[in-house]
Amino acid sequence: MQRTFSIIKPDAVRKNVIGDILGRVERIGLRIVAMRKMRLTRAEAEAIYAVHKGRPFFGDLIDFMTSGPVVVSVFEGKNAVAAYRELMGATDPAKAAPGSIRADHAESTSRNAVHGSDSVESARYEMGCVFTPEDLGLVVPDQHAA
Ligand code: 3AN
Repeated sequence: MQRTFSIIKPDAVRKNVIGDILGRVERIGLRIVAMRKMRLTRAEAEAIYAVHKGRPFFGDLIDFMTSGPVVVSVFEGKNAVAAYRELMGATDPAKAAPGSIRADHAESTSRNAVHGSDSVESARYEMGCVFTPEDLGLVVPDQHAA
């Protein structure tokens, strides 16, 4: 079992395809273990994309990721990281495999509908930027707490 972190980006939320994307995820056998529709703050977006800091597109990427609501989620299943990357398709929609999320919904390399972690380590780091240990089922809330 593996977990990966996903963002349905502002362009896809605007296109009204949240359900379509989550349906594809469920149909390949991944389970949604945590999910929230939210507007990312600049600090959250910069943390999630920290590895790209200094790249020429970083500023535009943060502007775009904070331009409207997104859906952040954690998917779990066998080989979840690679399975979701395959479902997403290549970063550039022109190179994305037919039938992939990006082939069907991405407009460009920067407005490309979805984010998915590229490793288990990245996934663990990225999900921690927006979910609490409790959200992730890593801490069982005390039922008897006042
Ligand atoms: P992926 O999202 O497929 O893992 P990364 O990790 O290389 O791709 O890039 C992260 C995000 O940065 C992409 N989803 C895209 O929004 C943006 N990005 C990457 N490369 C470019 C580029 N050459 N021009 C504009 N935006 C880019």
